[in-house]
Amino acid sequence: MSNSTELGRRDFFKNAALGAAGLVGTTAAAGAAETPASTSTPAPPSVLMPTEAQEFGPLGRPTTATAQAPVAAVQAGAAAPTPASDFMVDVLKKIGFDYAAINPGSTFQGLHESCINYGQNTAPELLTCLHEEAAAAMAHGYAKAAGKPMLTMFHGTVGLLHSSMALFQAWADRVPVFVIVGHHRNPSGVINRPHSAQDMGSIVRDFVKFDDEATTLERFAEAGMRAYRIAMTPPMGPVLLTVSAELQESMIANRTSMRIPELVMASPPQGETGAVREAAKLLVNAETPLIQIAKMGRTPRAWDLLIELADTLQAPVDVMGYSSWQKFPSWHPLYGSGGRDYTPDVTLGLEVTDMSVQARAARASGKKTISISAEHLFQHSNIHDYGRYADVDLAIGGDGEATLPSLIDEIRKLITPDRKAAFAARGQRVAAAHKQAQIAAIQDARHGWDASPISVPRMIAELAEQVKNDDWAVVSGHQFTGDWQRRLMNHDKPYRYNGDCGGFGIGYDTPASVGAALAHKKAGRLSLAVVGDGDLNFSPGVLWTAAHHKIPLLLVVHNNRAYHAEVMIIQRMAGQRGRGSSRSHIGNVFTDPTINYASLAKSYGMYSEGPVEHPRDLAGAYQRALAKVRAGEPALVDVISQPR
Ligand SMILES: Cc1ncc(C[n+]2csc(CCOP(=O)(O)OP(=O)(O)O)c2C)c(N)n1
Ligand SMILES: [Mg+2]
Repeated sequence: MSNSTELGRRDFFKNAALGAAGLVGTTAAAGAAETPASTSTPAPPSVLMPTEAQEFGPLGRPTTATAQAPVAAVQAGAAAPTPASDFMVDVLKKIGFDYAAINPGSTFQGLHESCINYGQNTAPELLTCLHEEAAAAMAHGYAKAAGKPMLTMFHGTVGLLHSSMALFQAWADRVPVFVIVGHHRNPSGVINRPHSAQDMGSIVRDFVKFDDEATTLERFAEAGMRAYRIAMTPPMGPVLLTVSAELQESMIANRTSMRIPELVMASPPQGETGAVREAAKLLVNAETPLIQIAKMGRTPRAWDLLIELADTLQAPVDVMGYSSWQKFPSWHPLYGSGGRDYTPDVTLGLEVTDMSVQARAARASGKKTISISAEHLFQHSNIHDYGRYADVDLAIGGDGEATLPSLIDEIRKLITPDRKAAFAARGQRVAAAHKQAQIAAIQDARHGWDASPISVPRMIAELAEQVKNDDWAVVSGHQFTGDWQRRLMNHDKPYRYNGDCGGFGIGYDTPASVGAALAHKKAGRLSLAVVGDGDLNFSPGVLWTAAHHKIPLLLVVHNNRAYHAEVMIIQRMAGQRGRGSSRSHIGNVFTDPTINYASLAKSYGMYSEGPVEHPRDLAGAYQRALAKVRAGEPALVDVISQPR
């Protein structure tokens, strides 16, 4: 049965190809090619599924407008017509995409076919993804590690809906992801009707920065350039182009006459000079300034600038827990918030979305707050991730990274010898607090060192030991690992850490790590991820994508056999209500049966180790898995761990 199905499908494609050849020539010729189909009507291939049979008419030729409509541009006597989606691929190549993460669908079959045959599956190279959420999350992780967006292409309605969760996360993280979604302008088939929409963009409009539907090829080229520029201009974010199947599958008579505009990027918005000077004055005169950074560090340059700012002021730099992008070196003496008794009199927030708590506290005690952020230029959304209104003393609408050079200049101009001496004393105090925090972290890490299940710091410390001579990058977030990666591993390069998910949605870490690892592959870096078992279960299929595309990545599963964050939440709730915590596991743990992630990885074709239950076995498991990763493939180590 399956053989005959295959045969039927092959016949169908052969017929479809012949039908396409018949379209070559003039509009009239294309019309003529229709005629035999209606006069001679052999039986349709019986092996097609009923729904597909309804979709395709006699001779296996599409009955929808899709393949028949689009020949208006073809002129008699013109050069051989070429598919419009080939032109679209030229546009995508000119934009400069290296990869396109896709889950296939007939609404973008034109583009899909052009990418692999006309575009030779390079720039963009298609990445086969088993779920659209994983594809978009891969693009999210990739963009932060590569510094440029990945293209994604999704099927109309269904694919876009599946991707929407990850697009929301990219939006909340202010990260560019470029989405193309297909649909039919005039759907007539039973399948393509629900995959089409009057306004496709409206499905995700609330959490993409820009969306457009190009109705002509010229507009497609312009919309592509525009969307890319908008995605990359701070505040950055995902963008969406809807492209009808009709437009993709239309034929163009004379490709050479069609122009593709240049990609011209916009320089990021910079803080206004007078306001920056005012900020510099406040910072120089402060006794205990604090620099807080969140969605900061679009490029590695921000790393150097932040070090320069901190060193110039001798002020502590607080990286604020769950934030994103490249950060500040975690073992720098000014890393941290200055110690317990360091109360900031001026707090500078750089790309900090919500400074309401700091602003309120400062106003109550005569202190000052400054916010420099492209967030002040941010667009609307139904989603309240901007938090509460912050009545800071100085709000500067400009990109943090782009504003730093002028801020540092202004600070330098104002520094007197007296202030310099005060700064030096402050720097020593902050450095001493940092040293203390480091010692405390090492002491804390010793608790339960030999415990089984394995303690989280031991899981990280053993990993740190194994990669100490590698050029490594942590590509997962820190949300559920108590920040042990940053405390026990020297984050001394901008790419050492790729940030958290942005929208606190589970299911980001695993696919985003695969995307970031792809970016690091080019640079020859060793990618490391520590992901929750809960997170992995949202998109396990991405393990196959990593194995198939040979993306080197060590994936450590922090397997506490639970949504432990939620266990704690229910424990607290039950405690508040005086009902005890003995039933808090219900709805929150996955122990009966337990899940074997090493077997799961093997089934997807990935090397794996584990489950590792005893700390003594960890080093060997890491070594064997890392040998695979260093040789260019992904590997998973399933670590049975303490909850936190
Ligand atoms: C999509 C989504 N669903 C549910 C939640 C609520 N939630 C927050 S943390 C968490 C558990 C995460 O589990 P895991 O990744 O295993 O980390 P753990 O807390 O066990 O260390 C859940 C379900 C969420 N944030 N996102
Ligand atoms: Mg868990």
